[in-house]
Amino acid sequence: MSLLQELGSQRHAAVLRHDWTREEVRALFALPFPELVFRAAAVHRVNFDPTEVQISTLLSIKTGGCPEDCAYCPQAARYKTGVKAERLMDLDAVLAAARAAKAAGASRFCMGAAWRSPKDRDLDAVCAMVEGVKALGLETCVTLGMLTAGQARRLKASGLDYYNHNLDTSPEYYGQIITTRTYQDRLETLGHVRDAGIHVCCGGIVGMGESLEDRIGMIATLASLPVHPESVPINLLVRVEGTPLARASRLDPLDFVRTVAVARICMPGSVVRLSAGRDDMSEEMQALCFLAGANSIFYGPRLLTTPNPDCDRDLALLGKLGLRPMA
Ligand code: SAM
Ligand code: DTB
Ligand code: SF4
Repeated sequence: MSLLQELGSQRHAAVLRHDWTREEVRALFALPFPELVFRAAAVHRVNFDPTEVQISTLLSIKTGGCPEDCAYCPQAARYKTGVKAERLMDLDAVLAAARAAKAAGASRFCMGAAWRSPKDRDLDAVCAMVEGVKALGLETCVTLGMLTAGQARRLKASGLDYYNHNLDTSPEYYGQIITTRTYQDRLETLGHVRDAGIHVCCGGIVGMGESLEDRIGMIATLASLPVHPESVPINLLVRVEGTPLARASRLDPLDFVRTVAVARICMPGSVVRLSAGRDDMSEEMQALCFLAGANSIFYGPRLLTTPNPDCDRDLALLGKLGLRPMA
């Protein structure tokens, strides 16, 4: 079937497939850039209003001092990055930040903790935060590391909408990036989250020195999950001084856009997030990502510990592009 014939079949663009082979994903990456972006844009508009962008604000509720060795992460205790370890935030301070995020225009509030996995006592405190944020009329998301099945059920009972847990990269490259937990550990946590009835937010990071084949492997793995993650963050590595990846070579911006486009085509019903790394991206690059099917962003001047564009700058960009917040 020719590209145009395929595009003519709108039904095809809406079909959710869970059997993407690496060969098929490789073929998408190999398409001429305009063809790939055109195809991703077509898939996007069959499944979503392409003028809408979902807006989430992040807050680090427990910063630094993490025992894991993720080579990209400024919060790992073992790297000298200047991030100070802090205790879990108070409920009131978290709710104040959530109120401010809502007033600034976010529809979802995402709370991140630098843990390998939460202790049950910590989970009680996080559940209270989820309840409180939800009561403000915001969607809730947390990312706390590995979970047991019981912990996932407790979070669901507190009203949690999304759990973020990334695969980060391909199964083959993973061992170069993290040694303190396995790919299988991650898949198990994702299974517990799914079984508990929480929406899954799962994606990865590019620009970590991985090969094209690793980006292919990462998308093929995400798209072969039994249910596609409802939210797929595509992060561009934020290179932080002191981490092993501080000197990673910059990914060609067009290869980042290609990754977004392939994620959009392989997971047509998922919200694809133009995630970390926007602070260093040109407006033109971000516009290309939206054209290629990205339809959510982190909003607010800070990700967890690193900078993100200021709200004014983002509102101006969305305005220039004629994009509106998703209800
Ligand atoms: N500690 C928990 C965990 O790792 O599961 C939750 C917080 S962790 C910071 C959440 C995600 O942020 C990581 O899985 C990784 O994908 C992303 N991340 C961390 N540092 C990053 C960086 N420097 N650049 C891009 N993404 C990063
Ligand atoms: C995700 O995929 N990216 C966000 C969120 N999920 C938790 C985190 C990005 C962190 C970037 C580095 C930092 O600010 O510490
Ligand atoms: Fe810890 Fe999460 Fe950072 Fe890994 S990504 S070092 S688990 S905070």
